[in-house]
Formats: sequence, C-alpha cells, structure tokens
Amino acid sequence: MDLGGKIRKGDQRALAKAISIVEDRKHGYRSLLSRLYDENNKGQIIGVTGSPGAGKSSLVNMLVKEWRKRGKTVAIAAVDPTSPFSGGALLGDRVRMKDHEEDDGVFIRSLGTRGSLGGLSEACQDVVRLMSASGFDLVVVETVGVGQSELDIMKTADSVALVLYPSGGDVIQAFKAGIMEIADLFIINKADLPGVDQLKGELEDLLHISERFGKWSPPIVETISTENKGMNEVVEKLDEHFRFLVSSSERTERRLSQRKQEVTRRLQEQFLFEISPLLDRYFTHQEVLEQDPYETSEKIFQLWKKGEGTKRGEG
Ligand SMILES: Nc1nc2c(ncn2[C@@H]2O[C@H](COP(=O)(O)OP(=O)(O)OP(=O)(O)O)[C@@H](O)[C@H]2O)c(=O)[nH]1
Ligand SMILES: [Mg+2]
Repeated sequence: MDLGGKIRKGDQRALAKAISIVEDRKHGYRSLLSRLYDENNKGQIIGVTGSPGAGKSSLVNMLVKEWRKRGKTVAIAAVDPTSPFSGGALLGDRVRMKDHEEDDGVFIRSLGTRGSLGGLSEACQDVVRLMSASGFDLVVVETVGVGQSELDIMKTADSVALVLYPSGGDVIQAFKAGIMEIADLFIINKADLPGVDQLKGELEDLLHISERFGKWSPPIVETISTENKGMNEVVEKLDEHFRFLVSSSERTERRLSQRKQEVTRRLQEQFLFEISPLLDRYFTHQEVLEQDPYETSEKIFQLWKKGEGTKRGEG
C-alpha cells in the first residue's frame, strides 16, 4: 500500500514518515497532501494557545486523559518555541506526554520552528491535515501565543482555546495580539493561585467591549491542570462549540475565510521560492545598494513575468 493509503488506515509509522516529508518540504509533499485532503474529515481541530508557562501542555495532557476516557482518539502537534526562555519546554512536554506513550489512541509530534523552507504556519497546517486524514477524532495544536505565524495557525483551527493564568498582563497582551478576537473558549488555568476573580473580571470587561460575539459567546472555564480539575467542563464546552459550528453556517463561513487566507499564504510561499532567488542571480550587491528597493523589486517582478523564475520541480 502506498503512503497515502497507509495514513488513511491510521498507520502511525506512515503518519510519522509523512510528517517528516511535509516538514522538510521534500519532493512530492504537495501531491501527497492534495491526495489526502478531505474537506469532510470528521475530526475537530482544536488550537490551544497562551503565553509561555500558562500550563498549556499540562492542560492538554489532562484533556487527553479525559478524551480517552470518552473513547476519543487524539493527535497533538506541539509547536516547539524557539524562544530561549522556553528552552526547557520540549523536555517538559516530553515528560508530561509520557503518560500516553503506550496508548495507540494518542499520537504526539513536536514541530520545530526551523522554518528554513516555507513558513511555520503552512507546515503546521499540513501536519494537522495529515493527522486528520489519519482519522483522529481530535487534533490539538499547541502554540505559544506570540507572533503572526502562530496567530495564523490558530486561525486554521475549528475551535481556539486561550489559556490564561492569574498573574497580570496576560489578558491585555492577548487582546493586543489579536487572539482575544479569535478565541472560542477562555481557560483560566492555575485557578489554585490567587487573583482568579480579578482575571475573570478583566476578561469579562474585554469581552463586553469586543463586538464579534453575535452567535457564540465564548465561555470562561477555570482549571487546575496539576490537579486534573475542570477538564470535564473544558471538554464539554469544546464539544458544544463544535456542535454549534456544524449546525450553524458559521463553519462554512469560517472555512471560506480560512481557505482564502490559506491560498494566499501558499501563493506567497510558492512565489517566494520562485522569485526571491532572482535577486541574487541578477543583481550585484552594488546594484542592490544603489537602486531603490521599489525599482529593484519591480525589475525582479518583470523578470519573473518573462519566465525567469526558478522551477522547483515539485511533484
Ligand atoms: N499551580 C499550578 N501550576 C500549574 C498548573 N498547570 C500547570 N502548572 C505549572 O506551570 C508550569 C508550566 O506548565 P506547562 O504545562 O509547561 O506550560 P506551557 O504553557 O505548556 O509552557 P510552554 O510550552 O513553555 O509555553 C509547570 O511547572 C506546571 O506544573 C495549575 O493549574 N496550577
Ligand atoms: Mg508547552
């Protein structure tokens, strides 16, 4: 059986292999993805974001337990932050996720942010697609909520959970970063620490002033991941949100805007591969310095239109 067929059958080794192909943008990755693409994959894609140390991994670990109790299979893509501050994160994640090592119903993969080829958000979305094609009931993407590419990743999820914790500054940060607007569920983790009510108050105030919530009011749930508290409620709310998406026109609307953004990003990726090498091929450093950048980019664009782009030989 070919790789695509094996993935569809839920073969985890095939899945792992395909993920490497896709991450490294190896020859044929796009046709593999195209073949496995299925608009009607039944699984729910859940984005979990929040600042470093908010307890995302601890939470996801406990949620997995809850989902497994309910007979659901789960795949997790944890985006490995490059930030030196969270250098220990991966090791920590591995230790936490060890709980599920023996379980065939759970698949965990860390994604590097090496990102030499293409963007992180594209690669991440592709990996999520592979996981969905493998038939997991739930695919969870964990990212630290900073930066545009992570915001893009969140925008590709069906449901977005923002993890906050009582210690100040967090809510405003999320608000500024644009995450508040796309969050479908707010989780106040570390609810064992002081300041929960204050955080909840701030959150409610901000929710009042943003206008988008006509049909779905994002609930606020409190959790203590280290004590496995509140997981039941998070799972229920995520379920509820998914039912809401499926039963309303919201899901189609969301997908339409997601698809448009995705096609744009993919074009950018493709374009970048083809067109940016022309800069070094046709212009000396001296020319780059002397010409204004508008002129240079216009010239490059004209060269590309004349067919000077690089063909990547993609299968
Ligand atoms: N008191 C308390 N501590 C918690 C809770 N949940 C997680 N922690 C602790 O918070 C720290 C960070 O937890 P992680 O799960 O690694 O947080 P994260 O958001 O995944 O962190 P990064 O991946 O580095 O961004 C760990 O020491 C956890 O034990 C909680 O509910 N209460
Ligand atoms: Mg983590």
